Amino acid sequence: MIDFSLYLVTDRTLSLGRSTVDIVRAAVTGGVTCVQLREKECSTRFFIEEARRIKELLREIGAAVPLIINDRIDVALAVGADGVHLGQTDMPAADARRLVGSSCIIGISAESVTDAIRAEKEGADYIGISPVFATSTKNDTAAPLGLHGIQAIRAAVSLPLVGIGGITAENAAEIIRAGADGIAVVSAIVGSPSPEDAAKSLKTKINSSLQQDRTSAS
Ligand code: TZP
Ligand code: MG
Repeated sequence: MIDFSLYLVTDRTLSLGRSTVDIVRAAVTGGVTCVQLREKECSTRFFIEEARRIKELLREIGAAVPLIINDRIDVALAVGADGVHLGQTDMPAADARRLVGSSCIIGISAESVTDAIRAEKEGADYIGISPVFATSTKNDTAAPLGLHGIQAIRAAVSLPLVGIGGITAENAAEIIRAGADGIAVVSAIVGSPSPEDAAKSLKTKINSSLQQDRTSAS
């Protein structure tokens, strides 16, 4: 089973001049369990090279952390990434599945309950609830779904759910309490002076919230 509890989404524009490899190394050391390489403005060549660098880093560290490629199925296939993450205007999950095969992770961003149900039917492996809160990191998001949106999607599908958008150490626990299996962040880790410490403090919040969930379920 894949651990989606602390999911890092990269962004070179927020990294304060540090390389994506350095950010990912620090974040994984701090406890990130899943990495999505998100490149919005670069050549295909650069995207592939960057993906290979991250893949090699994760191999070197020996971390069982999957590498997921944002948007680009061709890049994911070229580098043998663990998965792809697709939005509502990207390739539908069912078409993506035919291209990538059964062992590749497919994540779909859902902006509504309807999107989540469709993603599950089409064979996605997890759902990104997007966005949970308002964020300035992405400027073309749908309206924030809030904690009620997480609860509604939790009630409608059984896939793993990862909340994204405006998540910090202050609100991470409520995302889990609302029914998500994990949180995905960009700025809270990439924009932090210490991505390692930022990941650690998010991880502490998530783990204690997951622990409480398990205790109250037993
Ligand atoms: N998809 C939905 S919101 C978002 C993405 C990539 C950006 C989230 O960034 P942050 O800084 O964690 O709010
Ligand atoms: Mg996309």
